[in-house]
Amino acid sequence: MITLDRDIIGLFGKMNSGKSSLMNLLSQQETSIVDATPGTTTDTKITLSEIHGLGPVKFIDTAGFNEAHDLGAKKREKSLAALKECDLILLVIDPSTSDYETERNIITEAQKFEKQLILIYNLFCEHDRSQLAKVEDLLGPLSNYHFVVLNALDVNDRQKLLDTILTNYVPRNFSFDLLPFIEPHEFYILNIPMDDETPFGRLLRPQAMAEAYIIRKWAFPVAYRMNLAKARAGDPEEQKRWLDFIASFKKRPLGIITDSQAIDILKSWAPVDMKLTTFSVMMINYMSRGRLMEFVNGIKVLNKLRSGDRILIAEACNHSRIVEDIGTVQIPQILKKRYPEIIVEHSFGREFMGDLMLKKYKLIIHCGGCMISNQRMTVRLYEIAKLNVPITNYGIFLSFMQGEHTLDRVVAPWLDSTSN
Ligand SMILES: Nc1nc2c(ncn2[C@@H]2O[C@H](COP(=O)(O)OP(=O)(O)OP(=O)(O)O)[C@@H](O)[C@H]2O)c(=O)[nH]1
Ligand code: SF4
Ligand SMILES: [Mg+2]
Repeated sequence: MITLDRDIIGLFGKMNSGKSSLMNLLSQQETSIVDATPGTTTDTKITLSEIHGLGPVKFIDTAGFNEAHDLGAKKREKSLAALKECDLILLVIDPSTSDYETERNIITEAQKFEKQLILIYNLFCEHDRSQLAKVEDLLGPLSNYHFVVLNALDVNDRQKLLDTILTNYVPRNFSFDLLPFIEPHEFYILNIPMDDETPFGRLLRPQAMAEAYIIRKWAFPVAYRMNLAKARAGDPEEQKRWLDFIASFKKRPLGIITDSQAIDILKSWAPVDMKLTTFSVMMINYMSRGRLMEFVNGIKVLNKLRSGDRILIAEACNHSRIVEDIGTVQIPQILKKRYPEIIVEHSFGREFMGDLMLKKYKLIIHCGGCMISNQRMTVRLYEIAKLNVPITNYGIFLSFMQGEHTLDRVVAPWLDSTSN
């Protein structure tokens, strides 16, 4: 038997908020019992369906989270188990109510399990529209979430709800081309200048991902270890080794993907007929699902910095740091040399600082984000975009520091190709 990999979409909220009515609206059947009695839905109810433009889905209607007593606790447990299973949480809010403890709990659980969440304001009557601002006052900041305002009993609102899901939900099997410019049967150079930070016995995740991708595309990855210290010292032997390597190909490689730290060398060593980009640029384009240009535009802030401006260097993990660590040593040094009057601060780890803290920065320079999920990265970018804080990343920063021409060159492969 073939089982379809379905996106799981769950309806959550207080009793009587209209979850079952929405379930029926979505599934276009009388799947769930709808009644004015609070607690009508006592167990999770599943419907298999198909959303045009998304594919097969499983809808889950749940019992309200806020029923009291023992039975309520059991129902809540069941609803929570369903929440963990979901890819998308639809939080149904009745704006005419005034206590949002339940909704707050659901948001907390959704955040804990890194779930995507869309708010559905279900208007029981048109007058409830005037209550929307109040919900945010009582429930707390909701600006990170997409929302839709509708009437669950109005069949005309079905399309509105589907459009909100289609526009804002990132499907579970969303695949994004890592290196869209790779052509089959062609050679690509991976420049990996190993240093003290390089783990023994394996490549770093972006390097391994690039290699695997190129092989999968029936192309040929060839790794090269550049000795950065010698290259920077102008050692002619090191340059000859590189030139010999390039000349050794019977068929000329079409491109080079390099560690961003070597861009100062490769901006002049990479033959002009070859594409040139960095692992870090590749990762941020991949993790942000193609929003590379936001990071490229962000770097332009550096041309307008003033004394006392703050820049945040953000890393999405807490890896062990060595003396020449890129985020804590190299980038701050470059920044301080070029812009001595600015203040450089750091953020490490999977949790990100709150809006108020982030707002004070003129620019965020982010790592490739390889240790967090695409979904978490998307949320992070969304939060930053809402605050209008420009963002860029390590690869773009290091390329820009070598001149705008170098930045244009490392970005060009993505502009030339049509990513899916
Ligand atoms: N006028 C109006 N009534 C609605 C709307 N949505 C739900 N209702 C009514 O509100 C009552 C509760 O709706 P349900 O869909 O059963 O709510 P629920 O969230 O599933 O409730 P429980 O299963 O008890 O947790 C029913 O009488 C619905 O007809 C709406 O948008 N407009
Ligand atoms: S999450 Fe960021 S800092 Fe951590 S290993 Fe990946 S790119 Fe480096
Ligand atoms: Mg119900």
